[in-house]
Amino acid sequence: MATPLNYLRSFGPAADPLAALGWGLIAISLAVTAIIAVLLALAIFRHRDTDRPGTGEPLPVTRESKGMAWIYIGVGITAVVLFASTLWTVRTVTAVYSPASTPALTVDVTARQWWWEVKYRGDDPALALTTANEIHIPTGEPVRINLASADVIHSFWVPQLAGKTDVIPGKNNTAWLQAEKAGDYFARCGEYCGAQHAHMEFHVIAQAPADFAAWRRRQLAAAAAPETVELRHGQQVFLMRCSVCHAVRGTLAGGNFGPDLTHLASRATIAAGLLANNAENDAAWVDDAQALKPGSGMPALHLPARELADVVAYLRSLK
Ligand code: HEC
Ligand SMILES: [Cu+2]
Repeated sequence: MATPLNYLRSFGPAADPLAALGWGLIAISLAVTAIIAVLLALAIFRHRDTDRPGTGEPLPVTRESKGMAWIYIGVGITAVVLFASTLWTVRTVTAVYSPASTPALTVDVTARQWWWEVKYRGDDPALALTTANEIHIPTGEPVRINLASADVIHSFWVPQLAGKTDVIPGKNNTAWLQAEKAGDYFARCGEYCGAQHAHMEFHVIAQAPADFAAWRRRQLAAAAAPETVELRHGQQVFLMRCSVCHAVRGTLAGGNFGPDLTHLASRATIAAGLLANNAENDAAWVDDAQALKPGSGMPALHLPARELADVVAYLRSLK
């Protein structure tokens, strides 16, 4: 179960100071609101004689000059509180700017309208792999994220692991993540980027280092070869209709306009969190992606029934 978008609960050193700051600023705001409310109530209900004693005539409204002192005091207190909050914010931002130790792992993330391409480089090209919308990381160590945009401004946001980092075309921003606890951390684009901005989610899956290594080993393997007539037909359809945009490592499909599908079936969702990854949703998506995510880079393909069934069976075999 993925965690909700809640930056007030943090699970690592890049996020802990931000959560503390969040709680602190909420506490200050509540205290200020409460104090003002009490003072206002006192002022409203303070007893004041409205009649000139004995005469029954109304008292004239007067302004005491010593009342000015309260304005100076109020402005003074506000200035001190705001200045302290600013200082705390700046210190927090500086504290989370870079990790305590140099990250051993770097992941290149490219934001696109409207999904996330995720590349693991490795020292050796044979260790490089590409996936989408799921970033697996080992727990207990910082991971550097190199951010690039293929089109417009996006923002990389994993609320429980780090603050937001804007992803700006032509500029290489970096972020870092560190999860102390294994888990599925829900994340999304944090900057309005067009019609399907709401469907630009991703997941950071933090795993114990051994589990992460096992995941990486499975992802490095080429795609499973089709073993039945249906799967072979499905692969043919894929090479004809899909390979211009999608790659499946180990086949001739090498397109890079859409997500790498080599291990599609290992992912929990498709289309950046839009749908759960299962046979029914995969078929609906391949049949008419435009009906499900209008404007997306994936065209409506309306394949004949046999081709659709076999290509979906092929996708399901890409474990
Ligand atoms: C013109 C390029 C193009 C073609 C052709 C194309 N796709 Fe796509 N596909 C995309 C893009 C772009 C996305 C990402 C859409 C998004 O999430 O907004 C995508 C997403 C997908 C996804 C979801 C992947 C994920 O990890 O979220 C699947 C599955 C998929 N396509 C299957 C297919 C199949 C099967 C075919 C052929 C029958 C096909 N596509 C043809 C561009 C294309
Ligand atoms: Cu975006």
